[in-house]
Amino acid sequence: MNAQGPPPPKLPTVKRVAANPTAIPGPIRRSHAVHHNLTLTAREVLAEIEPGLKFMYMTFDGQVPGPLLRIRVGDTVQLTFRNPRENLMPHTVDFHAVYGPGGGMEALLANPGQEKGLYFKAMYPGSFVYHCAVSDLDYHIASGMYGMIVVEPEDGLPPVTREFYLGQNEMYVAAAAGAEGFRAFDFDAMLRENPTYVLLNGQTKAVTPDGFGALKARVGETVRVFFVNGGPNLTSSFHPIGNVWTKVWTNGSFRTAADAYMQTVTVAPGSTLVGDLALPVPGAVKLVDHAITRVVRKGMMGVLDVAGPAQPSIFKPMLPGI
Ligand SMILES: [Cu+2]
Repeated sequence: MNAQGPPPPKLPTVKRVAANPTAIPGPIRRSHAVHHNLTLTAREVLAEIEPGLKFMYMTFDGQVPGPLLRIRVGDTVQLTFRNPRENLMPHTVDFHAVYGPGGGMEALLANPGQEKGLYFKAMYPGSFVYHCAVSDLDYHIASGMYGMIVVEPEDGLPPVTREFYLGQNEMYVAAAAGAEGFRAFDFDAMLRENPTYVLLNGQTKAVTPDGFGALKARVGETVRVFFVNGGPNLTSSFHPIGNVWTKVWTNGSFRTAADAYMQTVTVAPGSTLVGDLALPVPGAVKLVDHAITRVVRKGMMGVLDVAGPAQPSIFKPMLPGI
């Protein structure tokens, strides 16, 4: 292992690639279909996975996961995909919400400096992953190139107080623990499906008080989590510590009845979960992959900070014997 690693590619350096979990479109309340003009831009950037360790991310719109797109079943979309000249790689998009070859992958394949377009109609409801789909797609997805498109059913989703958006992916980095400087992608580690990191929103501690801030809510509220597992290879066992999925649409399917009071829900790579949490007591709810070594040793954790008065009739620490 080199002390410094290889020289970094010539790309812009940014501090944050972790998506802001609250910067998402609101629920759809209309009862008719509309047309959307949407744009996604491939952004290759350098950023720190953890302090001191720089990595070449590939993203949609500079964030991991890429922007949450939100439409309604029956809506039509004119999607523009841009691959700016400053990038080094070809990119494209495969939308799991789309009927058609490659989910748009062939139509949208763009070299640096190119712009491509796709028209599609949302024929079925659900919450779906989209991801880069060039021939090296595992490399691109593991570098951050995935996101979520929500196709709301005709009658919408049940209302909640707040909504959050999170994405899990593995990262394969040619680095020893504590390494500093730029580090390259580790294809051997990806072949073994043995990632260096398993992360929420692409950077260590991103969705915690030590990173870009915890998710915030208050006692008595109901929150909804839109969760996408980009993979590219590992299944997530998504679990809220100290809580339970009151209602959860597994695999992001809105046509099947939501499950109730589920503790841990498996989310395959290339799939999603939409889950609601009730918040009857204050304190931190940690959102983890219950394949727990990924939490303890590979970084996979987010925090939902629930503020409000103690609720001792539901939960209180007690001294022994009292
Ligand atoms: Cu790509």
